[in-house]
Amino acid sequence: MTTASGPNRPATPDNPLIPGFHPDPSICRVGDDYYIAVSSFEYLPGIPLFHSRDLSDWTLIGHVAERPGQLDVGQVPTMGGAWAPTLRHHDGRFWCVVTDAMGRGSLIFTAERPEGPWSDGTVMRGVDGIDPDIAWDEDGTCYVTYSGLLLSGGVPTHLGIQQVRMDPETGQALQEPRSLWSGTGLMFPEAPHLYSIDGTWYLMIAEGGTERGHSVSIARSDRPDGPFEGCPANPVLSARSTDRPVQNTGHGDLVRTADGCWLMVMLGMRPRGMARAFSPMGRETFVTPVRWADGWPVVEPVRLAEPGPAVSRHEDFAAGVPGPEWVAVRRSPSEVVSSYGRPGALRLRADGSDMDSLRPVFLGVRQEHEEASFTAELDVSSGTGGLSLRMDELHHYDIEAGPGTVRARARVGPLSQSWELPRPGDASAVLLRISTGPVTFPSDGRGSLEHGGPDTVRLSVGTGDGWQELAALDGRYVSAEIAASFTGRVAGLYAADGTVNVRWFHYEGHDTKR
Ligand code: 6LW
Repeated sequence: MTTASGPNRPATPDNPLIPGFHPDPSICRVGDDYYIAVSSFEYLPGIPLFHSRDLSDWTLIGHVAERPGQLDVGQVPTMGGAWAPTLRHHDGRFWCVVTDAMGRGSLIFTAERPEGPWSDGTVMRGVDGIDPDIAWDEDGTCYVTYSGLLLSGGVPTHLGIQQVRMDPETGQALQEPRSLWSGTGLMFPEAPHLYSIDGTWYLMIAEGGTERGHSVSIARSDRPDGPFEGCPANPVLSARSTDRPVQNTGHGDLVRTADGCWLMVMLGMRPRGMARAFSPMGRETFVTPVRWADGWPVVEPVRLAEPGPAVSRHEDFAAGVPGPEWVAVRRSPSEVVSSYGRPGALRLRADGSDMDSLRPVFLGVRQEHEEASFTAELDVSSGTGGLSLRMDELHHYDIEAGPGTVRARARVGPLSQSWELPRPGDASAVLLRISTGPVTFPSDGRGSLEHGGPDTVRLSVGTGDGWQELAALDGRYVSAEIAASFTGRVAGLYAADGTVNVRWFHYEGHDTKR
């Protein structure tokens, strides 16, 4: 039983809590240890899991879905895949319920340890919707509460917030779904979470849609299955129509800290550009303090911390396998990395796909900072490959090198353009770089639409004593709002022909003052 009391206004960790595309966070606490799981969509490994003991420093400790078959994302359309996990600890086990959208459906995973191994995933029968939550009452009855958005069939239908009693060991619903309180009437009631706090049951949901109207609303009851009474102050959190630097705040989850305070984690975006219209990193994880008054949560607006120090990460693949932060598209990294060439090199072997493909030979990491650069040294003596800054197969900027040429390429929806140069020098190794930086306005002060983007993406090749820029592109076309992907930028290495050995990859990033 948790209590809604506790000292008010705890020290709040800095935001973004987990930068880069890490949407739909769910948090749970076991003693002094905190864990967060987030959505991963078409990327594998799927459903990243983070751990912290101080709520400020978070470490990626693994993923729920690391084995073939746990998720079925091999052919999912963009936006499909692992949506909105709920992470809980009950009866000595970790539980993760999630929707493998347009894949296996809604699933229950369990593990003895958060680092895994996690179970294969049990399909929940009788749960037709998304955003499942799992909760137990004091008698051990298990409730799965979810958003009744029906993805199967032609026209999407929404049945509001639904609930069933569930046998969590078999995944069998034990009754027909019942409709619960579904918010204040805003569109898309979803992301339900059920809490027993101080003898009262709370049902917290997202509504308004995950865009700028995103909100969190809450209701309470003396029973886990209602009827629920909505909070008079709903929505208890929203950034809609405000000038806050963190927008789209919603899809929240509550946690009572070890010292009795309360926090809410949620997704948010950091839009940039002249009209603050474009979010290159997509939906990230943020946190805000919560206090209680008259049995209702009072949620602080989400604040953005002052930018921290620049981050520099160098990966020479000497460990023999890419670290857990590396992801591949609709296939696991182990399928993409054919083998290791000379010690400390990563070998990518093309298979006829390229970055326009659903399943490219690509291995990437999330962009986590507002300004970032991605640099790599590749041996392209036996193939063609390079660096890609990807939103999805229809929105990506690439720079690649092959025998004798270097090419920059922009894919924006149905449009594609490329810029080609003879490759400087004739060494087998080539340096390539993609960097994102501020939009430069003309010195004569004449602005134009092209200067309204979130950043400029520069594609360059090393020349031995410097860099030669092949293209400088508007970053809006690789942002969440234009790509309409649920994800955010992922930058990494790919092979388009033959075999490419990657000697090292280097990430630099920093945030900018608002
Ligand atoms: C998630 C749902 C949503 O399941 O998008 O827009 C889905 N809202 O809550 C993927 O993030």
